[in-house]
Amino acid sequence: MLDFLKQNDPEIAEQIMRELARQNEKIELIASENLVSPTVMEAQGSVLTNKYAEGYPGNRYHAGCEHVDVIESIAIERARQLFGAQHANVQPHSGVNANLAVYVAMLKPGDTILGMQLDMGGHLSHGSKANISGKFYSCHFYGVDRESELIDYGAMQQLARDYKPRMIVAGASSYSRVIDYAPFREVADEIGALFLVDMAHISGIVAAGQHPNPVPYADFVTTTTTKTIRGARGGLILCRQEYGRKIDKAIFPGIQGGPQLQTIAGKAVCFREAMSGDFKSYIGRVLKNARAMAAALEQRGYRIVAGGTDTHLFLVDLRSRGLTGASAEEALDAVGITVNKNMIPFDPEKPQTTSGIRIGTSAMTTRGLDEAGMLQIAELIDKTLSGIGNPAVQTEVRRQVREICREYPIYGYTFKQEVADE
Ligand code: DSN
Repeated sequence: MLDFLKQNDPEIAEQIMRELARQNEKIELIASENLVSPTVMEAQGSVLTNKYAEGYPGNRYHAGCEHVDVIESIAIERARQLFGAQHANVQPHSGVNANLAVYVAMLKPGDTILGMQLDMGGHLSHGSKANISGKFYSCHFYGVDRESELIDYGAMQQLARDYKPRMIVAGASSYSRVIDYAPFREVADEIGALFLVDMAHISGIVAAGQHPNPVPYADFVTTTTTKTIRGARGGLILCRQEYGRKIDKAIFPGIQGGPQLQTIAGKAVCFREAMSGDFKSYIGRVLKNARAMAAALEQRGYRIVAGGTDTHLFLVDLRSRGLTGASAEEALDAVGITVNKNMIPFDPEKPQTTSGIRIGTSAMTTRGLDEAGMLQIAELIDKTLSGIGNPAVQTEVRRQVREICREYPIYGYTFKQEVADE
């Protein structure tokens, strides 16, 4: 493994091997992460990285595109088939670029967007002031109901009537329940708005038919290709045929230059994998595992935001335990359990501190853990958070984390193979 790098750039080789060991030795619960297949990695590490191909299949600004044209056409066709979409653009370098391209294609600077509030589960690229979307457009936000912590669809519709946005955005980074797209479509039609769904977190669940597909409801659907869908790091835009040309022009030459063909090949592989029966079973296990871990933590006295999960992720409210998201993230990282601190709805803490952590089961399910494994992890999380400041507890949990990781190695990697045990 990494023979050329080890020979020619040992500094980088060493850090890649260390990162492999880190991934292998830690319990990965960051909800946006997953482990791609070796097939996806092989496509991404291929000679396609050498090729310029500005434009689209059959209409390029560089010569020699006969093979990459076939690859990009396959990726487009698979994406369309997987999600039942009329048009697909597989070139976005990321999910944020995919969203930006939709805005650039359809809006003028200063136009109004209605998106989900960041601290209630939305995403930076849905209008946050810190993101280009919030700087170029006039953004308003809907959120969740204080009691149920579910999207307040009635309030969202009222905001849409009040502000008359040109575009309504649905989709979230930390919302654990099924999103009902019908009320968005209904109000978008009523006020003449466009409707964008960013399904980045749940696109694998949608592909597996285990979350409603937004494609029939939305004018545009965007996603990253890395999360539950378990593919190459990048973005994807799906839309109705009538918007296809505008979207393509917004990506190139609008906001991007040459497409990354190696990544597009990785996306094509991932779309094929996501069509398989194995992938459907995988997603079924991801969802079961998320429910099992949320329930196990609830039994141990943790409050789960929105009362549980229908997806791969859930939020844990740590206030009753006297902890912040930041302190829990740090304590868990120290024992080898990786999560991220996360705002919970109506969070009294700052974004750097937060009252919650977000937990996702995609990566550990890829490693092969089942519901029993999730109960074990929930117990380790509880032990760690109940034993902050107790080195004996830390040592014992770290030992158990390693034991689990060694039982379920990534990419068949065995310990002590390349990196010495600490
Ligand atoms: N929002 C980041 C996350 O969910 O981790 C990535 O888009």
